[in-house]
Amino acid sequence: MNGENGSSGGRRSGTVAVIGRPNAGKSTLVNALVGQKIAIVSDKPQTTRRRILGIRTAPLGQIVFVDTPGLHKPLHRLNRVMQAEAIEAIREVDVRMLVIDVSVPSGGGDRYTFDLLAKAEPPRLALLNKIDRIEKRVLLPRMAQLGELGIFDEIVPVSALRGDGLEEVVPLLYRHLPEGEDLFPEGTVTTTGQSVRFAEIIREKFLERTREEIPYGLGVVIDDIARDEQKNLTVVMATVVVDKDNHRKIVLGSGGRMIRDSGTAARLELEQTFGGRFFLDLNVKARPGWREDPHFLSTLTS
Ligand SMILES: Nc1nc2c(ncn2[C@@H]2O[C@H](COP(=O)(O)OP(=O)(O)OP(=O)(O)O)[C@@H](O)[C@H]2O)c(=O)[nH]1
Ligand SMILES: [Mg+2]
Repeated sequence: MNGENGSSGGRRSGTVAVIGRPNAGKSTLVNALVGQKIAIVSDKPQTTRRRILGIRTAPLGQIVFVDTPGLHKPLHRLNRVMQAEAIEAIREVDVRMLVIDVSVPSGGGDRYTFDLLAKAEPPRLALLNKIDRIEKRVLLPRMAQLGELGIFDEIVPVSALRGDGLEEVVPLLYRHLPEGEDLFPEGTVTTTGQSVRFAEIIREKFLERTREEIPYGLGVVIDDIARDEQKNLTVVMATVVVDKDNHRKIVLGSGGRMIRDSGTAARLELEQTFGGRFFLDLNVKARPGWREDPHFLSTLTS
C-alpha cells in the first residue's frame, strides 16, 4: 500500500497518540498531517496544555491524531493535569508515535519517554523531527541508538516544519491501524469547541511576544462571544490571565503595545480561520497562583 488512494483491503481507521518532550514539534506535526492548523505552536516549551484531536480523512481511511502536552516534570497542578492528559492518551489509542527533537542532544527526558512507551502496548513509532536543523551524519547514529532500544516498530526521520518525510509516515500509520469505519463524520478536523479554539489562537499570539516565566503562567479565558449575522461580525471578549502582578504591565506593553499587537495578530488569524470579521476586546488580569486552582483550571478547558 502506497499513499492513501490505494483501494486494496477495507478502510482503516483509528487513533494515534502524538507524544514527546515539550517543544519536540508534536503540534507542528499534527497540523501538517491534518493539513490545517488545529493546534497552536510556539518556540516555548509547554505550549499544548490539553489533548487536541486532529482528524485526517482520506479514501484509505481516517487517522485521528491525539496531540498531547509535552512530557515533563510537573511543578504545578496545571502541569500534573497536562501530564495526565498525555499519559491517558498513550493508553487509549491504537498507535503510539513518539516525536523526538533530533537537533538537541538526547538526555534524561528522552529516557523517561522511552520507559513510558516500553510499558505501553505496541505499535510504537519514533519520529526523529527537525532533520532540517542537523547535518546528515548526525542522523544515522541517532537512528541506530533508537533501534537498539528495541521498542519501536518504525523509526522515521522527518521535518514537520518543511513536510519532509511525512509522505512516508502516512502509509506506515495506515499499516498499523485496525480495519474499520471512520470514527468521525467526513469534514470533521477537530473536536475542540469554538471557544477553546478562539482562546488558543489568542494565547499563541501572546506566547510569541513573551519570554522567560511569563508564557508558562499565561492563560486566556473567553468571557463572551456575540455574533452579528447581518454584519458578519463576531465580537469576542477575553481575559488574558497572568500569574504575577508585575507580569500584567509587561503583557500590556508600553503604551498598550503588546496587547494591541497580539490582539491584531489574533484577529487576523481568527478571520482567516473562521471567516467573517472579528472584533476582540482583550483585558489582562493578574491571578496569582491560578495554575494551582482546580476550579479555574476547569474553566480554561470548557
Ligand atoms: N526547524 C524546525 N523547527 C520545527 C520543526 N517542527 C517544529 N519546529 C519548531 O519547534 C517549535 C515547537 O513546535 P511545537 O509544534 O509547538 O512543539 P510541541 O512538541 O507541540 O511543543 P509542546 O506543545 O510545548 O509540547 C516551534 O518553534 C516550531 O516551529 C521542524 O521540523 N524543524
Ligand atoms: Mg504542542
